Amino acid sequence: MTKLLFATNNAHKLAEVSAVLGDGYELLTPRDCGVMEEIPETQPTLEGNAAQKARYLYGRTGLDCFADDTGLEVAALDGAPGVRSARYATDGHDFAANNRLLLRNLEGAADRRARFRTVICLIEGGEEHLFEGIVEGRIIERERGAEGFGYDPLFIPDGFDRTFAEMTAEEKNAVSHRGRAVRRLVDYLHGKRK
Ligand code: ITT
Repeated sequence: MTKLLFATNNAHKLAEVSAVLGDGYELLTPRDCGVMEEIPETQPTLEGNAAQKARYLYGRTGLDCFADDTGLEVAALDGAPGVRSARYATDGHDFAANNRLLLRNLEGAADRRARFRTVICLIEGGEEHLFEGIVEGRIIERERGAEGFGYDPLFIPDGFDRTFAEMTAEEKNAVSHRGRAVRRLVDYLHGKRK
């Protein structure tokens, strides 16, 4: 089994990524490696934040590792909340407050198109590799569903009539931003082993 260190403290993300990686990989968290402090995430782009988190963890452990950063980009809001998705309404990760603010800012909007974008930065042998995953969809007018996390109860991916929060973890992973980015990471890792 290959061990991979994932720079996240978000248990939902960990479960999603571990399901896509499958049985051949064991995911380690920063805490498993003695990194207990908050990993800095202060860059103005998803790419910058993913790299910042991965570099920080690599610096602290010297182990190959990866980080993801994800944003919800809403067309009618010029791409907001984007890189500020976790701290849209408050400084903390308050999912309910973020969702309320998003609905308020989209009140009466006819154009409700949005997309999730994930960027993964892998550091392997000191070299950096970026992988991206995008899913297009729309924001509905009230929350539906109890699965997933974050903005999932408000987001319906194109081609579906259910929100991510009304899907099983497998259904979400099959089409989601993170699922797509992780499959690109896996393709890269497998390609290297051939
Ligand atoms: P780590 O930095 O510890 O990995 P985080 O929660 O801060 O966890 P991100 O910065 O990548 O993760 O994500 C920013 C926010 O975007 C997150 O707090 C959620 O509100 C939202 N988000 C990310 N992925 C999501 C998903 O798959 N579904 C719904 N919302 C998501």
